Amino acid sequence: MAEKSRIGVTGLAVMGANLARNIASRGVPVAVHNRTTAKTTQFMQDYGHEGDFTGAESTEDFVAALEKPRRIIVMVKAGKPVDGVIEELTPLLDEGDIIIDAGNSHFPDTVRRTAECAENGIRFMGVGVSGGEEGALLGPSIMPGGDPEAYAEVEDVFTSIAAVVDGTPCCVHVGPGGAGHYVKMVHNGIEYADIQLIAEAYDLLTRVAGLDATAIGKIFEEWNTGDLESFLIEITGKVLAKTDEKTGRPLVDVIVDQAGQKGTGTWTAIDALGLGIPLTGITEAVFARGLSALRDERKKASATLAGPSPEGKEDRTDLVEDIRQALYASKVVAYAQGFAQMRAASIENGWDLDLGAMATIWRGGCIIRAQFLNRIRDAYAEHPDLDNLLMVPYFTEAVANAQDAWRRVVVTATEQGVAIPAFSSSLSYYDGYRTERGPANLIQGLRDFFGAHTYKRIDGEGSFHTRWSQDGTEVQTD
Ligand code: NBP
Repeated sequence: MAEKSRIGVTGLAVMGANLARNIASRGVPVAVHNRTTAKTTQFMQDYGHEGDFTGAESTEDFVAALEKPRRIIVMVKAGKPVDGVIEELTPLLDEGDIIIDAGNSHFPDTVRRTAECAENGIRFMGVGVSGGEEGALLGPSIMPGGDPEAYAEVEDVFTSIAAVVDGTPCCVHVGPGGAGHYVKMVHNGIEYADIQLIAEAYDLLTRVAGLDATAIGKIFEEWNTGDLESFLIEITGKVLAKTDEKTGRPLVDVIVDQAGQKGTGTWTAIDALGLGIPLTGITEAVFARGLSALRDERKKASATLAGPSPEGKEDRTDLVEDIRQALYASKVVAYAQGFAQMRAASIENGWDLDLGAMATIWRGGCIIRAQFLNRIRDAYAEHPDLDNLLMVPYFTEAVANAQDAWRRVVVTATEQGVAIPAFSSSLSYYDGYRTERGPANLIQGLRDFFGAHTYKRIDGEGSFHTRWSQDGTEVQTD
């Protein structure tokens, strides 16, 4: 009888196939399976020679091919398919076996599945994997959540396939239950904000500075040698430099300006609303994709609604540098918000997230990998209970130094009628966060007037209500 496989992967689309190949490349025997058998056959034909693979046609054969406790990575489409696979596997598994959902599942589903699997004695892990198909093959960032003892059974495999930065694997146990998928969700949310900020910079460089895609590509290439150095800035340079084979024009100029989305940004924004955490960067990025999708409406509105149109003649000398600084400052705000959200969720769910470790595992393998994350890791190393990254001297100074440029960019864009929702909302958040006394006193006054919602006073304890429509006197309510 052939030796049993150490781990199994079911779901052999791009991510699952590449993850299985990555694991096998470390000398680990892997059983592979896919709902549509032809894909398993194809996988074995294409990659079977690369490592110690066992191709299984049926779920029964797949389970039988695994050593115990069975470790099964599920890499199928997020949502109902994951439940379907768990349902199919459960009767075939024994107590203590481990199901690892490594897709982009929504964390409440992971919490539910963990409890459902536990009823059958099965250990369930929700694991975030980032890096796309190339990352899955060559080294992703891995965010494992779930039972720590179950994690110990796969830790060696996960850390061996993850990206490595400065000798440290981009994989660490995140926390129990849905913590891994939660952190992956916020990672994707931050990715939305990063991409939106890049798109706004590109828009300003195109329509206000009047530069073409090739010139802007070179600017991004240059930016990638400084503070902004990151995978997304690097690939922006490459995308802008690409010529369309059909027309000979820059490829970006022939791509329709409608952004797609798969929902993780929306999940992040909804979760932040529930937690009461201001998450303007990510949420505006989700809204901006929504607005981009209204292409027909925008076409009509562009012929109807009044407003300035940029002429692309702005003096470029200082503008390009101003945009770079505005991009950096807005990015700091987006990350500060995302990390504040993870902190709030950690407290709410009792996850005890190590935020410095999250920054550490995002330094390589994932889409938001960047130099900048070293600074965040250092910030949490020094101040583990930090309320907000903006309060760490490095970021306080970075934003203080960039803010004049940031304000000029927001003014210029506003005067010229260019939408910059992420740049401007990040600046508003910054100004709001540094305001000791804001205007919410009036909000409380209004709420008390129409709904008797009460208010607190600056000169004493307790809650108060004014009898607005009666004699105007104030009463203490508690
Ligand atoms: P897809 O998300 O496109 O899913 C395709 C796989 O799901 C195929 O193996 C398919 O089997 C299987 N599947 C479906 Br669809 N319905 C099923 C069902 N009811 N029962 C069993 N299997 C079913 O694959 P992917 O792009 O490789 O992504 C896999 C996971 O990784 C997703 O959760 C995704 O969000 C996540 N992820 C993707 C990326 C990326 O860059 N693509 C990055 C990070 C994470 P079939 O062959 O029989 O149809």
